[in-house]
Amino acid sequence: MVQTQLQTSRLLTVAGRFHPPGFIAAVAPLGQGNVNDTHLVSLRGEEGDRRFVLQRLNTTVFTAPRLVMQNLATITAHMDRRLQGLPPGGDRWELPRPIAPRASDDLWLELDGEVWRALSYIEGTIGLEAVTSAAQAQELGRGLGLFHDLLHDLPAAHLADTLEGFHVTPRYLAEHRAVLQRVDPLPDPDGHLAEALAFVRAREDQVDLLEAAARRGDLSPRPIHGDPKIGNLLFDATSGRAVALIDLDTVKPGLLHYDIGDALRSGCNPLGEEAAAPEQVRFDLDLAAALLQGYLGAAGASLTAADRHWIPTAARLISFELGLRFLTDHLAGDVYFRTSQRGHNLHRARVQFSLCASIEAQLPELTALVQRLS
Ligand code: GN1
Ligand code: MG
Repeated sequence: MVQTQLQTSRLLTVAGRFHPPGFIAAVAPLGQGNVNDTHLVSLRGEEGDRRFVLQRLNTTVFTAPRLVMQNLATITAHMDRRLQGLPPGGDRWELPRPIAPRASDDLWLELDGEVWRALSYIEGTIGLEAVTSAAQAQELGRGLGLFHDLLHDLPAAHLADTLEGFHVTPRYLAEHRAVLQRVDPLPDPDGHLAEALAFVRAREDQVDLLEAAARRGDLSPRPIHGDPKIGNLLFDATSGRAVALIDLDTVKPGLLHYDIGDALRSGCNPLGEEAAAPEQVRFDLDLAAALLQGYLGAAGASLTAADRHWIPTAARLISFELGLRFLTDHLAGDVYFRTSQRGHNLHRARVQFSLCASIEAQLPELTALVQRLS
């Protein structure tokens, strides 16, 4: 993303509302977020070794910034209490901390109709856009497991539901049908769109599996991260160990399986979400073994037998769901996810559907794997 001069000057102005402007050296784009705009602010002078993250919240998606920040404060306080109770010398685990705007009682800034916030930058870390080794997959699993374990004794009802219906797959199917009704047929020169629509139609009866398990009481709401993809995990730059799960906007009550499924779909696809050739995308069972070993090692103690039972379904369903969300956004004219050209969302949908088909083909092996690790 290239910043124009106007954008740079606007970003410097906003950064100056969080930190004395004289000390701000530069603001540069950070990460590959599809929804919010994220930047890294570097400081100069005596503070030259310090940086912070500056984010413009997408308020079409996050309509209640106050509740998003409240959830962040709730889980940070809870995790801090839990971490203080652990024996010293354990693993490094950190959280992005909100930085209040100058002269403000709130943790965010409203400026010209936009909502901005600042967060601490976790130094000495690196991020990845795709997993290429079993060690990385294991760390993604361990990081998510630690996150779940540190929050397992926080009642889900203490968190606000900031994104109603998030990861409720039947809701995305309903939206998909509504958009199909509303829009004119799109050009489909290579047949990719028809293929994607047929992929969805063939799986309509599967979308309710996790929600039905929740309605029966097999699964219960817990605090979730909501978006534990590989890009949201920070690795210690020296040891390669997981040190933080960032991007905490989607923290809310939900099913652990939304998170486990999301980590599996992201962490076991070595070609990544933006793979150039969707038909080559595969779900890598060896990476799944490493990821689940890391996850169950850290969070296994707080899981029920039913929790374990639904893990393979979650991997399949969350990859399907993300593909469905991308496809619906393509049909709707790219109104939700940031895109770089027309057709980008359809391409992303094909990547997820290829992944989903690969999971379906390996479902017996994935099920046996979960049983073996339990
Ligand atoms: C979005 O904006 P980002 O990249 O953190 C999306 C997730 C998707 C993800 C796919 C609030 O996350 O649900 O899994 O894209 N976030 C929201 O990359 O919809
Ligand atoms: Mg996110």
